[in-house]
Amino acid sequence: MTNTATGRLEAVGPEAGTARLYVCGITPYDATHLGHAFTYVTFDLVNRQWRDLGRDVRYTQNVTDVDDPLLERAAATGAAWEDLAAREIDLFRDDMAALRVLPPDHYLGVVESLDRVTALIERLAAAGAVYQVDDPEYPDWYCTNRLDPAFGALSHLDPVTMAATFAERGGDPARPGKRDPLDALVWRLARPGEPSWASALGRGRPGWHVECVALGLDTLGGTFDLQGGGQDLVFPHHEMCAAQAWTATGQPLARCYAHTGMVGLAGEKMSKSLGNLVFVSQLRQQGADPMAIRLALLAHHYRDGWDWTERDLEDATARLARWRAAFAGAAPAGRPPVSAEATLHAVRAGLRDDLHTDRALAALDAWAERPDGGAALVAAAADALLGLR
Ligand code: 5CA
Ligand code: ZN
Repeated sequence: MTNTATGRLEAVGPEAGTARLYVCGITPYDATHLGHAFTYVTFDLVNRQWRDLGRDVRYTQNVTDVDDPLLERAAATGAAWEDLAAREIDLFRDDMAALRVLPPDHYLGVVESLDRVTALIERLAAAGAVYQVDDPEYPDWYCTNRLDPAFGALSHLDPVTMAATFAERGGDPARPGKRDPLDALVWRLARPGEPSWASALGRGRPGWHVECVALGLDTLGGTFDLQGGGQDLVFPHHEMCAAQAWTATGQPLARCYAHTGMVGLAGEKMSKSLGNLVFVSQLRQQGADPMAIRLALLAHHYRDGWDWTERDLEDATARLARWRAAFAGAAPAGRPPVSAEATLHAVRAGLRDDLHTDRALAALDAWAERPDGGAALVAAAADALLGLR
């Protein structure tokens, strides 16, 4: 895949044995939209390719089940934050199952992993990276990025852009009492009306980045072969995860970082905070075939940003119908058939070259137009490699 850190196409995963995948999971305060689905379907293709290559895949995904946006949405709607999170997590899992995204081996919330998180903060403290902000009322705990000489090497942003982006994406560069504007919150002390848990740092709750580092390292046992997420996570989230992991362990967090383009609607990034969302569950309720939704997502290259339109689903539905007709032996033959073996080869080759789903789908189109007798093989390839049934 294309490694965000180097900008180069790199082979991901080991030559043999265990491949470790960490993909940042949802913050469960709203239903799964097509942007989320695009991201999880993308990394599902990686999981499937590694399995196709005989790797033993270990896959962890977190759920940010306590964080400001979730608490704000719960407060705004009068729901208990735990109930809101539980409901949205269930819906997410349902949507992912419908889209045939293989479930991760470890699917963990932060609330159930607090010991892991505080243990990591202790390691950061032992490295001299953690301090309390100079605030008499709430002396929250922060972590410096300065102990990682490679800080910035993932996003390649200049300090001014970093501060602006940090402020846009949940950070607090302007908070008085911090040693450096980019220092990241690791433990927020209890505020009235907010959930909090006892810890050696005082009653509180974890900051965002440290959760993914703690969960990932603990469940995967060390450097990930790939850390994935949407483009919006490059900075600050993945940059700070990388810095904290290096500071705590002296090892890189991941060998490769890959990021999906942002899916938008009418020119705006689909986002829960903007409210311009098309939900997977909504499309399913309206009768869309989940396989057509998946195929619509696969029609876009993972690194491209794109806008969802109804046309995406219409085209995918029609394409799926053509393929299914060919599998059922109903497609007209006549001209020399395309071989199933060659089709399988082309699907694999397309995916192996930076997940070129367009080439994989074109190979299936070609076969469906002039199918040979190998429908079973082609159907198995679509199923195993692309998750399409
Ligand atoms: N809980 C954190 C990660 S630890 C989080 O970003 N949650 S999220 O619910 O906001 O996003 C979940 C995943 O979907 C992230 O990988 C994010 O980058 C991705 N994502 C969010 N919006 C879009 C979008 N419009 N297009 C593509 N991917 C998106
Ligand atoms: Zn994350």
